[in-house]
Amino acid sequence: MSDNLYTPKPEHKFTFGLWTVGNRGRDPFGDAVRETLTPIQAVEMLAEVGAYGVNFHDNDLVPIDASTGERERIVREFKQACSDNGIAVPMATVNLFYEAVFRDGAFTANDANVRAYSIQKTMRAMDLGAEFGAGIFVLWGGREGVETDACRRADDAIKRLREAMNYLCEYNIAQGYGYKFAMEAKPNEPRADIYMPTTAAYLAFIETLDHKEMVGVNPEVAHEQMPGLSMTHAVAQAWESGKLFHIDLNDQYPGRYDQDLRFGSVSPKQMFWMVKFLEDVGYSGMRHFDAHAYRTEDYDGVKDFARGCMRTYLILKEKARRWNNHPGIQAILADIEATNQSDGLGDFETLLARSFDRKALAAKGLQYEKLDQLTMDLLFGVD
Ligand code: GCO
Ligand code: MN
Ligand code: MN
Repeated sequence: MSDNLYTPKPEHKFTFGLWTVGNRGRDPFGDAVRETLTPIQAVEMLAEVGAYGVNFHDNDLVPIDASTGERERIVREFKQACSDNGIAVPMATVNLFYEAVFRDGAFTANDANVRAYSIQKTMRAMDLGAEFGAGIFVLWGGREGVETDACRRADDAIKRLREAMNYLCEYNIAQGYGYKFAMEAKPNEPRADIYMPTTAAYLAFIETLDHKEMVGVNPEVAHEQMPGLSMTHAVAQAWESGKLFHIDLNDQYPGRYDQDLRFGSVSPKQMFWMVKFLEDVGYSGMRHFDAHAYRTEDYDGVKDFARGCMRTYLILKEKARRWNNHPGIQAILADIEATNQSDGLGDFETLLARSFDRKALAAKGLQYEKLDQLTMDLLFGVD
C-alpha cells in the first residue's frame, strides 16, 4: 500500500523544466559534468520516472538562431515525443537572461530597443507555448535589476515592467491564447538586487496592471529561503489573493547562493507546512520542480533526483493527511478553536465599553510546544 501511496501519478501534476533534468552541472567555478540531454531524451526520462509534464524556455527547445524550417521540425518532433510518452506541456516561459543583450535587464533595460526585443521574444515564446497547449506562462525577471542604482531610477524600472506586462496581456487577448501569467520573484542572483525581490512585491505590482485578473505569481522555495523568508507564508498570501497560478519547488539553505536542491532535502519541516497548506486548500495547479541534481551525478543520479522530488512531496502529503487525523493534535487544535469564539466586535461604543481581564487572557499555556513535538514525532515516524 505504502509504495503505491508514494508513486507519482498524472493526477499529482508533477512537472519538471527541460532545464532541470537537463542541467549539466555547470557552475561559476566549473564546466559541465554531464553530456547534453536532448529535449526528446528529457521527455523520455520524465515519462520513465512518472512525471506528468514538462516545461521549457523558448530556447531550451528551439535554439535562438534556428531558422523557421528548423523551428518547425523541432516543434513537430517534440510534440510527437510528448504524445508518445504521455507528457503534457502545462507551462511555457521565456529566456530573458542568457544572451548578452540582456546584460542591463530585459523589460527594464535602459535601451528602448532591448526592451522592445525582449517583448517581441516573449510574444514568440508565447506563440511557441500555445502550440503545445500551455495554459501558464511564467515570467522570471532574473536580469531585471542592478549592481549600481546609478544606472536608472528604480521607479522607472517598475513603470517599464508595467508597460511590458500590459502589452503582453493585450497580445494574449488578441491571439486568444488564454494564458495566465505567473510572475516569479527572486531577491538577487544573477543581479546584485532584483527589482521584484519577493512574491509580495509582485502581488502589489499586479494590482496596478490593466488586466490584473490575467496575472498571478509563481513563488519558489529557494527564492523565499535565500533571504530567510517563509515560503509557506508567501504561498498563503498568494493563495489568499487568488494569485497562486504556479509554484516552483526545490530547496535551499537560507543566506546562500541559489542552490536549487532536491525538493525537501534541506528543510523538510518547512516543506511539510507548505505541502500541507497546498493540500488543505485544494491547490489544483502544477507542482513544478525547479531544481537540479548534484554535480556529482550521472543521468541515473538525475533520475534518482527527480524521483526523490516527487517521493518527498507525496510523503509530506501523506504526513499532512495523518496530521489532520491525529487525535492528540486534533485535541489541541480543538482547544485552540474553543478560544476563537466571537460575536464580532460590535460598534465602536460596544467595543470601547467592553472590559478585558488581561491577566486571565494570558494565564493559560497554549500547548504549542506539545503541538510542535507531536508534529516532529509524526515527521520522524515515531508517533
Ligand atoms: C532561477 C529561476 C529560473 C526560473 C525559470 C522560469 O533561479 O534561475 O528559478 O529557473 O524559474 O527561468 O522562468
Ligand atoms: Mn530559482
Ligand atoms: Mn524558478
